[in-house]
Amino acid sequence: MNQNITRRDFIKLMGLGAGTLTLSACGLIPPNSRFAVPTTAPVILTPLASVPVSLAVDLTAGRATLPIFSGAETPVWRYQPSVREGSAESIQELSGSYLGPIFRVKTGQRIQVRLKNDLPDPTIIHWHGLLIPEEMDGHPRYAIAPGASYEYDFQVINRAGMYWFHPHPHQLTAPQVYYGLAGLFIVSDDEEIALGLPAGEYDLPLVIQDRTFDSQNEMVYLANGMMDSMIGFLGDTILVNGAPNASMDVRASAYRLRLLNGSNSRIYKLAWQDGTPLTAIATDGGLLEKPVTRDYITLAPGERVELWADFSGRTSGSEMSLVSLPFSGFDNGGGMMMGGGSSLPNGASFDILILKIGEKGEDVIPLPSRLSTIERHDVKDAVNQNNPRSFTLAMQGMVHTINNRLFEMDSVARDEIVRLGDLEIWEFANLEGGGGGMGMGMMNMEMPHPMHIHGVQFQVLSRQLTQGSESTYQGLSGGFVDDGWKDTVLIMPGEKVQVLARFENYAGTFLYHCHNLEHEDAGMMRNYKVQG
Ligand SMILES: [Cu+2]
Repeated sequence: MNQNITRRDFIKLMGLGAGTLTLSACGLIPPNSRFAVPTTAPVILTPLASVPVSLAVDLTAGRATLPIFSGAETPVWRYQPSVREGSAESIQELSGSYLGPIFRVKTGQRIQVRLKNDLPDPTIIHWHGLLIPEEMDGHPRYAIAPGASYEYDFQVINRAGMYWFHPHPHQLTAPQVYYGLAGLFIVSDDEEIALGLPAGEYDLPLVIQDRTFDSQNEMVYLANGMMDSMIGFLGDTILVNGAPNASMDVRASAYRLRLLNGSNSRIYKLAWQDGTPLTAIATDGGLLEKPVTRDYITLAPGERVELWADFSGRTSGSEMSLVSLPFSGFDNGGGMMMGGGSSLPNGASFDILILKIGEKGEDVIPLPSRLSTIERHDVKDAVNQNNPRSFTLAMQGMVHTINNRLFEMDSVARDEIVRLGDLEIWEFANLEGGGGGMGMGMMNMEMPHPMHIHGVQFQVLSRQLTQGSESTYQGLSGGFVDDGWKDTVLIMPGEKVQVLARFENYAGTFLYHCHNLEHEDAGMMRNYKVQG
């Protein structure tokens, strides 16, 4: 049976402070004065009592309505789980949120999921970051019609980390994620467990998203038409775990904060409002070798970062605010800053989450100086070290392309075939910025692209700003955490980024694409083939 959180519990669980939206950091007037459903407590990851050998779950994608604000309920799309086999704690449902459920599994475990499509459109699930065979990976060619089902059956071979899942149907990924379909997939392993990191109520998953709501509390998508599609959708309301105006009660103890940028296109420049440096302990593919500190951390769509946050020195009654700092907006060439018609453009500053510190909790373990062992790929082992496989990201007409191509359902170009087992350098060169791109007519777009490769976890080898605005670059580049395993990496305007990936797990056809979901839906995605 599911670990159901009752509606009443949920209201306590989801962090929502009553009152006006907290956009004080940027001085913006809230888009409306409606009240968020008030709650103050965090989502608690129930410790896993036992880990079953296998887990079998029915997951129904369907429509629902939820109370996000006072007044009218908000229509959403969501996954409804039902456990057929396995322990209840393995599937944690957030019954008051459109997000979820949260999968809690261990490396080596077999996972069976029957996806049932109760939506009016085709859908399919992509398990973001997981190393699984092609038929399990959610390629749009496997999308199922309304009323149909899809059987997933795979083994988790990833190391401990916070992965996630979301729809991936052809040209419909962005709206389906936007209306609510997404959940976390948290993997644990023995190496991680041995560390004794903060767990249970001290282990907080935080999914950051932006949405726009109309006066009927309904989500509004692509109100700015073509501009939203070219730039990416930017909502004017920030939500954490599906709740606007988020605040949570915490104890004066050490916490593990697991952050996912689940937004369609917004980039966050995460920081503590009081200037306390952020301590990162994990990225997309799990724990770093050792903690790293940053004044701020840049988190692009699809990326995850885990923070160590020690509130043990804080006084009861004080608050810590997680904010997004201002950064230079991206010039889209028409004199308009990137953001299209959004009242909260990329680069605006705002509060994300207020943590209200309470009494002292559990004794704090010191932050481990060593977290894990990461085997670094050696560039000398790359089969193409003298001739990296290069991908040029550029505007062609009104669309963003990869090597001048758009997505084609079944085609793989000759330069998109890799051999099973090979270590390769993949180089993404973003020509959108600084006059190097084709632009759209007279316009010269500065556009960041978070590139995601299915089927692998990779390591960032190098970054180089080759053209474009140094100051725009400097506004975010200090917040990259490239020290560990990644599956999504932000390529800034004018930047060239090289990553090292070994295609060692499964032969088959996989995807690589921009995780700005409007770009992806518009075709900024390609197949690549791992030849066995
Ligand atoms: Cu993009």
